Amino acid sequence: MVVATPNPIRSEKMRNIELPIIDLSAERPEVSGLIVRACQEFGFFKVINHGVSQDVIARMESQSFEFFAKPVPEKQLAGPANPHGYGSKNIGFNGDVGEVEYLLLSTNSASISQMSNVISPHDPTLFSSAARCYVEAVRGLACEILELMAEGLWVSDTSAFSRLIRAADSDSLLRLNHYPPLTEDSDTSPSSFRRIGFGEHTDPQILTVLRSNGVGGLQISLEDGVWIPVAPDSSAFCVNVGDVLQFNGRERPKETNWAKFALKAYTAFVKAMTNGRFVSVRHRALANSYKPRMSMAYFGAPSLHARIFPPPELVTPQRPRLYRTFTWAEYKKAAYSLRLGDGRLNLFRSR
Ligand code: GA4
Repeated sequence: MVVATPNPIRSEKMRNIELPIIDLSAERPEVSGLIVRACQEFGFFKVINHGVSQDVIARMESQSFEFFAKPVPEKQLAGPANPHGYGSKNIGFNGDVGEVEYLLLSTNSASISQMSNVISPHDPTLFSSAARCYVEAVRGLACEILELMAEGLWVSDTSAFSRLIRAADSDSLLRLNHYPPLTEDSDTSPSSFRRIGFGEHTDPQILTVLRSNGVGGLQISLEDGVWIPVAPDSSAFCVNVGDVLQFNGRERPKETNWAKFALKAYTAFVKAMTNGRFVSVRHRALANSYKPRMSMAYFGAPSLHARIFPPPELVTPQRPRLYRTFTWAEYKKAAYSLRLGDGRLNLFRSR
């Protein structure tokens, strides 16, 4: 049976939101319809019965905790994250900071092996095999979801999206984020509970598959300035639409009546590969827990030279092309030249 929360939109501010839940073991046509709806209305959803083995997840998580527990000078041997490696507090190259330390890895197998030598010099194979298995599993999951999306959008070439991240030279990333806990002497004023781990942004890639350790912190913004905490769930993956699959949430219609807003979503959103059908939603992570938060994010991206344009079914006289064709390299360059929270797809509009 497909499980979808009856009315996942809540108007109360700062109440945990239950994202649409997609049961991947359910019947295909029904699942693809629900995924499309979730991508149009929320840009975010949870998947359960995802088929990724608990052992694969546990090995990746324990290797990550082991790395972050090391003394700082040892961790720094794996840095800086330019473009891949260990980073602390600095995010990107333009002055963004947050209460987070992380490992940013290319999902390419040779690159994982190379990085593992500096991440875990005493036993690199433990880390590299955990990371390789994890990447393979989440890439498979991402491809399955992208194929369901194509089916749900009536795109005849159902591999149109998944093919991009399956490519041998895909520019996909694995990001392991460790949000250090508040300590006893932490500032406990209300503002400390808004301690920013990772500031607001949209993900530039196609699709993100995120798993966290059951400690809250993720928030999404369906409406400018309103942040909704997502309830933590270590047994599920949280999936979100990236810019390439759609567009940046800033250009949404200003609409405060959330039910009306959701109804309008089918027609009103401006969206690259889905020509505006899906929404890439702004999100952020707070580091406001007394427990350490570990999130593991797979960012499914095309290869650098891949050309981004919508499948023919998604372009009609009523829905002309919203964005010009661009390569992932061009888009990535634009994203990395801006600040974390800046919108980017507007630079690629066709008119
Ligand atoms: C957001 C999504 C991924 O974490 C990431 C981030 C990247 C980085 O941390 O180096 C970026 C950010 C992310 C978007 C805009 C640019 C690039 C920091 C930044 C200011 C790895 C990615 O691909 O884009």
